[in-house]
Amino acid sequence: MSFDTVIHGGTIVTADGQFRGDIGITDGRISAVAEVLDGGVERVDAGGRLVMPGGIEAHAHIAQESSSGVMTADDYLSGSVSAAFGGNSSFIPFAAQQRGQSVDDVLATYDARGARSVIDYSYHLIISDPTEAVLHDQLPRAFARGITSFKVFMTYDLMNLGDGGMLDILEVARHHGAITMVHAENNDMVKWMNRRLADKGLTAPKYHAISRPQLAEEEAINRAIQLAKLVDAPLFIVHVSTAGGAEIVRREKFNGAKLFAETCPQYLALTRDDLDRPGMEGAKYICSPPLRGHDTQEALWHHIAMGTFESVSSDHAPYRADATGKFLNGPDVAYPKIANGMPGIATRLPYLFSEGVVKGRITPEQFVALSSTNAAKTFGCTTKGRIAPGMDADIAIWNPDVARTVTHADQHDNMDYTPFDGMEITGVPEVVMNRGRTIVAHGVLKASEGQGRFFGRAPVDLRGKPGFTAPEFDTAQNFGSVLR
Ligand code: DUC
Ligand code: ZN
Ligand code: ZN
Repeated sequence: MSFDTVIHGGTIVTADGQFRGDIGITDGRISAVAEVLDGGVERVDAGGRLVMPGGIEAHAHIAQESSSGVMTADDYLSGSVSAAFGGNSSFIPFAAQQRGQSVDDVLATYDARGARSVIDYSYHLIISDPTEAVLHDQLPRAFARGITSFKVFMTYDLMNLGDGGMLDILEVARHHGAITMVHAENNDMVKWMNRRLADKGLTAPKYHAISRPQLAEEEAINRAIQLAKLVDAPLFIVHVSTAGGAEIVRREKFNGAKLFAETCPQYLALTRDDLDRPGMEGAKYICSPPLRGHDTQEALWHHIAMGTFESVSSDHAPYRADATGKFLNGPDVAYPKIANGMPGIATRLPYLFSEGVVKGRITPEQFVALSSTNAAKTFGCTTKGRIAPGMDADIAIWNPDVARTVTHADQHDNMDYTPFDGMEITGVPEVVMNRGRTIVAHGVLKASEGQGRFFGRAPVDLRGKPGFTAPEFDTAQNFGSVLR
């Protein structure tokens, strides 16, 4: 067999195990995995390195306007470059529907934006306006081109669909084999807290953390799961930030629900005390759900190690700390008027590797599952997330021993800060490949604008998730009514 590239001498790590071996790559795909492979037009020495599937970043906001109209600082070029430096070979940002906009128009807009990407990309749709035409005409067209996941919101007045709207989306998604992702926070609890804080004049950035109670997330996670169970639809809870929320996810998964979830590095690395930095510095740490306390960090690490979460995702939502982003509404405004989100696409995997693998909280195999393999399974990336013959040669070669301090310059994004600045981390993705082409090597970008490709995705993989039949949908118990 002839190879374009052979990666040799490394330790190959998959979600199931690790072994010394070589990888042969032909025409962008893995064509052989064996103890020793000769040949190859190019030979990449991976001695002393870990050879893993390239990361799949499944939660990022790239070239996306927020519902209040603030554009992210990263577009598909800068966002994908930053992702690549962070060990990712592909990503799935959001394509967000504004109210009144058709899904076809949303996808045409994001297709134009995505064309700049240096890594392969797909989209999750964000649905904010589920009209009859969207539900029954436009969404099926989106599924047909392999957009098999979308996000809905239980919070924000301009995004929140209400329970009935969510049921409609869940039902359509189930019918097509798509998965619904949900931002779960109780809108009224948040609005009530906002009013109470405003009445007392408590508007500094730190009060953002108080305005979005842990109970608001726990209540909404539980409600979202019960809604999904009623129609037996798959559900993915994004950015879980509370121990209570994680406990609910764990219990319902154990009971067989078609349930998936993620948490994010910011909830592991930062706390609400970061919002209490001097002046308006705290604005840099405003994200939703908000940062919590040290006890939450420990609990979330426990849940990562025990398998509650499929993925650790960045929720990269880059708004610069200037008048284009955080301070679009003024330099000194109350926290509800500050853009919501923080960057982290380049730090997600180095942070998870360092604090997870190097510190012994998770195994290298779990790292692979959390960074790539599980996202591929959940979101139907059938040719990605594994090192095996036939798969795309999306590969990251990690040096597990290099220690460094996180700086903004390492992020290679279009931001003006990183919330992880100054953290000491060990382990670096030295070489990153997408479909066999080296995109980053030893700190140098090798990819060019637009070389990433859009990929369509398969339906969600529900093996091992029996689901739930509500008695009211069971013809033996509902007087024979056929309701689906
Ligand atoms: N939800 C996200 O997923 N990201 C940024 C802000 C938000 O509300
Ligand atoms: Zn969200
Ligand atoms: Zn997000």
